[in-house]
Order: sequence, then C-alpha cells, then structure tokens
Amino acid sequence: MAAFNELVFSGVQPTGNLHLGNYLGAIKRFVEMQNRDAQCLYCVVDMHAITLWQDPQALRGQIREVTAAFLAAGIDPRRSIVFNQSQVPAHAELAWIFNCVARIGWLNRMTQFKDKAGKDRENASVGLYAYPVLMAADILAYRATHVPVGEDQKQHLELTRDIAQKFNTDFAGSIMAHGHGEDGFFPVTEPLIGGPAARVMSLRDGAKKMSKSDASDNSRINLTDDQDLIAQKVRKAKTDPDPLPSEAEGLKGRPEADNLVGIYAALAETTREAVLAQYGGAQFSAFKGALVDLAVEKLSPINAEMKRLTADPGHIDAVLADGAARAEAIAAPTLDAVKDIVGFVRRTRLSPV
Ligand code: AQP
Repeated sequence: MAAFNELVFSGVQPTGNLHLGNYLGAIKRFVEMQNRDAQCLYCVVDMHAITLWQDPQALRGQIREVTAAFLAAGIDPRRSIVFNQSQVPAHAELAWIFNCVARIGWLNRMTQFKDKAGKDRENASVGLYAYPVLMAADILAYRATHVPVGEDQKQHLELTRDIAQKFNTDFAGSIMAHGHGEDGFFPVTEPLIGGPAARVMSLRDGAKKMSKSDASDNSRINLTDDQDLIAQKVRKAKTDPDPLPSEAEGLKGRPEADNLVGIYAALAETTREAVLAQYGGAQFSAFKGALVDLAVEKLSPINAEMKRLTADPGHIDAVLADGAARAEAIAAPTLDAVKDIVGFVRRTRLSPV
C-alpha cells in the first residue's frame, strides 16, 4: 500500500431514501478527500442499519444502491476502498472490546439515541444504544485520522475520540510493552465537518434536518429523483415572503432562506456570500428557478449513473468483495495488535504433527 499521511474513513447507512443532505454533507466530500490523495475507506454501514428493523430483501437492494451512489458521485473503487461493513469482521470484534472501554454515562448523553428511540426507550434495540461504539470501531479499526461527516455526527465523533483516549490511557503500559510508542495506539481522530451544507434542512421545515426517515417525501430531494420531481420539490419548498438579502448576516432568523442558499452554494462549490452577491434582492421565484437548473445539472448525471450501476448487481458485489478484502488487510493487523494489548491469547498456527 502506498504511504499516505491521511487515512480517511466514513460511512453511510443503507436505510433507503438517500438524499441531498447525505450527498452534500458526506458523499460529495468523500470525493474531494479522495482527490486530495489520501487513503480513503468508504463503507456502507449495514450493521448500523439493522439497529432499526430493516426488511432483508430491501436491505440488500439498499446496500447496492448506496454503493452505486458512491461510484456515481465519483468515488473510484481502485483508488478508494469501497465495501460494506458486515464483510469485515474486525468492526464487530473491535466494537465488543470498545463496549468494555466506553462508559454507560457517555452513551446516556447521546442525543441521536434519544431522538431515534423516542418515548419508547425500553423497547429500543441494544444495538441502537451501542451504535456510537460500533462507529468508533469502524473508524479506529483503520486508525483513521480524518472522518468527513455531516454536523449531526459531531457528538458521535467526540465519543470516538473519548474511546481512543481512554483505551490509550487504560492500556498505556501494555501499549508501550508491545512497542507502540508513547503517543498511544489509537489516533485522536479529526472530524471534518463544514462547508455550506454541513446540515441540510428539510424543504418543508427549516428547523428540521433533511432526513431519510421523514414521512414527507417533499421534505427531501432523493438521489433517485428525476428532473421533474427535483423541480417540483424545489418550487414547493417553504420560504418566507421577503426577497433574498444581499449579505449572509441577513439570513439570520430565516432558516428556509438560509437552507436554500446553503444548498445552492454547496452545489455550485462556492459560499453563501458569493450566492447572495449574485442573487441579493431577488424574489424566491427567480432564485428557485436558478436552483432547479443547478440541482438538475449536478444531480441528473449521478441519478443516471446510479440507474446504470444498479442494473448490474454482479458488478457492485464484485466492487464490495474487492473492497472488503483490501479493508480486511488493513484492519486485521490492527485487531491482532489490540488483542495483544488487552491480553488475549491469539490463535497460533498449529505445527504439523
Ligand atoms: N441533512 C443532512 N445534512 C448534511 N449531512 C447529512 N447527513 C445525514 N443527513 C444530513 C450525513 O450523511 C452521512 C450519512 O448519514 P447516515 O445515512 O449514516 O445516517 P443519518 O444521519 O441517520 O441519515 P438521515 O438521513 O438523517 O436518516 P434518519 O432519517 O434515519 O435520521 C453522515 O455523514 C451524516 O452526517
């Protein structure tokens, strides 16, 4: 493997309705990281997906669809490692060890669990509760240094850092004894959250995140939406009666306007300020027209390529198998080292009798 300074890991859940927020907040940035010449691993996190019940037949299709979205967006499976989590056992093995490092008090503070479990917390799966520990294992199995994610994952990444630090402290003596140096075994991962679309909001309610599980399909632009549907959803997007301001300061207290300007800026690879320099003073009807044109221009080729790729599941499965083998080659030595550090006796090769 070539030597890279940065090791990038990130994942997307195959839970259906992949949307513009997933694309702008995560997948588009995965491509940018790949083009920065880092070693990148992009994972379809199917083990995370089943923390909420998934129909098995649909899940298989969704895993292939997220893989197709990665490739269609520009992730090159020869340069980056593209795979699904359940094919690499290191994720589950390391998660168990981290379950014994993380504290219940830490998990009790996780807002995503509170949101997803809702009022019926007693009935939520243990997996949903332990979700952030598995996420720490995903990242640290590769000792990843950088993790591009949307803003909603900030708290989980802080927990990953806490787990890495506690492991390094709890096992400091053993880490040194096994020759891993004073800086500890696991890196303290850098979250990469930012850009104009770190948190894309619902098109129906500027106070809610654009989300796969929103009951209203009009709340999001799906990566599978065709041109007509994109146009219809943008035109119907909630706005306020005032024209666009000329400066970003004027977006304060106007969440829907802020959201549409942020989406435009991310699609055009520019800033809110630059968008407002062009459209300040415009009515929403005119701005929405420009946004439709831009969204269709950027998303249609991805949509078409996803269709082409999903028509050939054999090719997608081959990409995933190749990615899993390459991911395993990085994770397995890390897991061996972790087992030595915590004091397990690893299986030795039996000599022939
Ligand atoms: N609205 C968003 N804006 C920016 N980034 C977002 N991400 C998700 N929603 C937005 C980022 O997309 C990546 C993959 O997310 P995920 O599939 O692992 O999980 P999620 O955050 O649960 O996705 P949803 O759409 O929000 O689903 P539900 O409805 O289940 O809650 C992550 O990097 C995430 O930050």
